[in-house]
Amino acid sequence: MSEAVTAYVLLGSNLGNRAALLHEARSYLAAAAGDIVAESGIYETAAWGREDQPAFLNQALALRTTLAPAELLAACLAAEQRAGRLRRERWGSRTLDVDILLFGEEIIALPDLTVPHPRLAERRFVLVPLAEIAGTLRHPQLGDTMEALLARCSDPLPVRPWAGE
Ligand code: GSY
Repeated sequence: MSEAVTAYVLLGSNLGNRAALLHEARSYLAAAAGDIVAESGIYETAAWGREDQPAFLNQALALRTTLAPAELLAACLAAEQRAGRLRRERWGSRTLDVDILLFGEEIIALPDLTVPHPRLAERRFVLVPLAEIAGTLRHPQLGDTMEALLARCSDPLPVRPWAGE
């Protein structure tokens, strides 16, 4: 077993009962991956990449985990599969997406996992929830805090606190 690390993940859903899918993902990750030590509010966010699709709900979690990065990735993929996600169509609608954003201060380049998430600094739907729970955390490659990255982010797509259905 490895030493405990704080990893940050982003949950996203824009198909089905989005809030219930996020809830199930939190429960699964708490059982399979580690303690959830912080969670952001839930945000309703315009779809990035292909804008002709329903809005997402997004939420960031901090997980205290002893899993290795590849094991955490496997737990994230299992959470997606439990939510009925079969294909990973680029930019398409999905019942559940679980992305690893940060894994402690580690820089990871595996064939199927790049951490820090390569597009983290370009997307308000990532930075708004992440800055809520880790505003002063520094990006291990860019050196800026999440708050500073958010202040500089030019993504125009709306990100709003979710008020419920
Ligand atoms: O990259 C995660 C899946 N995804 C999202 C998302 O989670 N939120 C928003 N707003 N747009 C997205 N486009 C994709 S793909």
